[in-house]
Amino acid sequence: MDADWLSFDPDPSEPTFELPRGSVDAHCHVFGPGDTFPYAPERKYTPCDAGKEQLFHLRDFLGFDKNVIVQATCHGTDNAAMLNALDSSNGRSRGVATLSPDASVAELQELNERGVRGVRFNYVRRLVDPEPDEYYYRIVEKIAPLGWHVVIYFEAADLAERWGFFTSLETLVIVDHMGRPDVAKSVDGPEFAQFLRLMREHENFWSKVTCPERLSLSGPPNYSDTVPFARRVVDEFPNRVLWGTDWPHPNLKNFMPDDGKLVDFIPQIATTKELQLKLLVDNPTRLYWEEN
Ligand code: 0GY
Repeated sequence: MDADWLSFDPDPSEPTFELPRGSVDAHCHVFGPGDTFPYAPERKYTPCDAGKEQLFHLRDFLGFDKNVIVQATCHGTDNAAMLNALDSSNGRSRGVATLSPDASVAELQELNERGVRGVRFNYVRRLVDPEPDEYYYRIVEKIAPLGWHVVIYFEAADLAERWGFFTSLETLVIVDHMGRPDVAKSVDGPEFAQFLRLMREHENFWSKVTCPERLSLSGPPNYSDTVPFARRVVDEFPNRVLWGTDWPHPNLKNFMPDDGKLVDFIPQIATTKELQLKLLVDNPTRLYWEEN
């Protein structure tokens, strides 16, 4: 792994917030293990191994019923590690894949049968080199007939440039980590207003209200500077939000969060039982486990 890589916390605390029955961790990853599922040659980071057994153990320890495993960029378009985890989950995991536009219909059908329900387009330059829009349109054409959604990951500063492409998509579109707002700026300022406008004007857009540990400048355990942003999104779009741990927390440089404390953070952003049920159970179950 990279010399400055921080490994996940092997011994998180038990959450004091009791997750509602049927809760879904809707954003997590598996890494390798590299000797079974080699990392992609074009990767921009080499992580510690973090396999399915460890992920499933954490799921059970924290009190989640199910999870959604998002293909990490260190595995490129080789979805084997993620698919192997889905195969071992007894139907309790769904997947979001990374695809090449050359993927065949038969391959996509197989992914669908194994539990994949979406494709991820990553625009964060430290993780991947973004492709021209045409590349992504070719993928969308192939996945739309399966009823899959598109997950997009981008930095807030890049939203204006990508607006036309994003809003041209007719599938459901799920934005990772609220479009990575700069939380040093005001929640009422123009940058976050643009993201809220995206959600308001386009009912096919959902948001993950994830990654306080990634966005926060004030840091753990309260991540207080991220709370107004996530709370705003949950309050305004309660039927279009998802939450996840982001385990094993790729590319954090200063500290590794305690996953139990991340779960304890949830009631700060979903402040009523009703909002918690939507965020943790109803929305992800509808999206990933109901046949479309
Ligand atoms: C995340 C964040 C990151 C990495 C990846 O696929 C990935 O490599 O998603 C990141 O470094 O910001 O969403 O978990």
